[in-house]
Amino acid sequence: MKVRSVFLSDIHLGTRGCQAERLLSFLREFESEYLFLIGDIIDFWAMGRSIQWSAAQNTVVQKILRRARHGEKVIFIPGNHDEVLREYDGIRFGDILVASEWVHVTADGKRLLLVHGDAYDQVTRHHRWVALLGDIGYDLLVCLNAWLSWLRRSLRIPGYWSLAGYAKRKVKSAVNFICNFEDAVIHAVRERGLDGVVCGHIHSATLKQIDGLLYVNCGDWVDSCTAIVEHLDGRLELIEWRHDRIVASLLQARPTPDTPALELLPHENPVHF
Ligand SMILES: [Mn+2]
Repeated sequence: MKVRSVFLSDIHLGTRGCQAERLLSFLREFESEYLFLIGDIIDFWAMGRSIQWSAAQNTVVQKILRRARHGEKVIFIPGNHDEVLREYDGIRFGDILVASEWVHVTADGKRLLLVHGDAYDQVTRHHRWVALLGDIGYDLLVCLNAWLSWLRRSLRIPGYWSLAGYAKRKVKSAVNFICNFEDAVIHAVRERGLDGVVCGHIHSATLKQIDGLLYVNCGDWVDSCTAIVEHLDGRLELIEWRHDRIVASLLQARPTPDTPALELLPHENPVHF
């Protein structure tokens, strides 16, 4: 399908959670004039600990480079996980332009701010160590929980600590977190007199109006496998790239009756953005 623009964020190449196979089938489906990579494309934070780089992830990089070479305008807007690239604001690497942010004008004249969004996340902005800790903290939390319950038993502390209750409190604070993030981003867009924003970072795909401005979030390719496309007339659409659509596009690509069933990758939720 031919579209005007494709917006992707939070691919997290270099991690085990990255759903590169799914992304490849998505990229096969959508041809575009512009390809915007809106941050956390390569996860340098995770790669500092251990690199999980698959053949499919290599192919993703090759396909993107190929698209750029063939005249597609590819713009890379770094996020917090690939912040090392922020030093190269305005520099072209071959056919790919790196920019810390970008204003894109849609076919129907909407002026959209393209930015990863971590600058509007109070946690990563003011407490970077919390975010870094959060990234490795999940495994630790699981260990700690087991250790704590052992300790409680050993010390014969009565009552029990409810994991469900804890999870519920977490969900509530997550909802608040997303609302605060959206408000902060929209505030910035209004100050600059633009019509809307396309961002990423919080791994929560959305396309909606907030107080007359467009708030669009690309989601991610670790868990939800979502992207935003701009159609030729400027209309934006949120695409959820589901498993059945992959099979359909695989069948199209290789019309043999015995196409093997696609193996689903295990679902891995990122611990933090
Ligand atoms: Mn991020």
